[in-house]
Amino acid sequence: MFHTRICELCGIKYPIFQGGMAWVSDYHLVAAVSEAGGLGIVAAGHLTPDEVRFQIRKTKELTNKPFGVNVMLMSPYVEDVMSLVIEEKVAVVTTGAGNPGKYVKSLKDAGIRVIPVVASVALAKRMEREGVDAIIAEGMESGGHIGEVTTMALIPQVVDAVNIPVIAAGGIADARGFLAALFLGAEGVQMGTRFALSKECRVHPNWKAMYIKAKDRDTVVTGKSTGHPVRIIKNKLARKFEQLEKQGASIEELERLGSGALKAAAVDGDVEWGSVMAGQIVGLLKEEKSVKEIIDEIIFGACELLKEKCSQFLGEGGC
Ligand code: TUI
Repeated sequence: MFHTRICELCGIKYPIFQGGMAWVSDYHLVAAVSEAGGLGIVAAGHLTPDEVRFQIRKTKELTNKPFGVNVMLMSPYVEDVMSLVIEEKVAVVTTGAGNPGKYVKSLKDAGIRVIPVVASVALAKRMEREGVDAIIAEGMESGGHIGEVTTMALIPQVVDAVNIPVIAAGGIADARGFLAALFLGAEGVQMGTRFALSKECRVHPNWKAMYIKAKDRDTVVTGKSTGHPVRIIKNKLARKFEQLEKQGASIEELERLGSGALKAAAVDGDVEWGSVMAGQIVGLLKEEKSVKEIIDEIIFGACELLKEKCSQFLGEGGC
């Protein structure tokens, strides 16, 4: 069911990726997603190479299925993390927050599938020229570091611009979003926010409570003036950030306010002064579910929905 080129490429049953979320998606979540037929992804974030190695080794203890590592290109350890993923022979590397061009060849030579996250058609085309295996096109509905184009507008434009498979990210959390993405031409989806609110995710309980409470308009984009736009749930940190940005605070001052804030929220549970990254779809989420429930509901739900819509719109006679 819903077998696409992404399934072949990554050796997975269902074309569903778990977005690598720094300080949120640890090896428990990664292994659970891969075990359930999707692709779990370790978030290297700002972790040291030793910390990333620990996450990879722990994941390998819990699953024999393929999994990935997301390398955050703004990390000070990016070079060493790239060497490490090659050493550890991980199946898939996704990248975020930049252009991974200079690493593509060595990763590919090591037999690793390279799938960068992009937020524009221009970078998607450039990545295809550089020889990546697929693209994750991420709309601005996503949580965390984002681009400027919505998923609805970005996916069909990227799909038309490249021949490699495209995975849609941003604003997807259930069967409806999954099918919509496939109808836009994507061959898979990546979800972060939905998997953060899963039983297997070890993020702080305050973070999960904040997600359950959040409504459609409760996220905001901070950091537009620093060149690092980041979508988070509105809280004291967001309001302070907004105030400082309006007053024309320096980039250094703003970055200081943001530094360490993600860990403060995700690990220590400070969801007022910490950075609770979440996509706009957070308002849809009502409860914690197991990873298997999330994936099965998407796949079997999409199957039912497809049948229902076909009979509703095409009837007996078809087109
Ligand atoms: O990377 C993400 N989302 C992230 S990374 C992150 S870690 C962080 N922690 C604290 C403060 C700031 C960040 C949190 N969330 N998503 C993938 C993504 N990549 N979204 C957008 C992009 C992107 C943007 C520009 C990819 C490439 C790009 O290209 C720039 C260029 O050189 O053309």
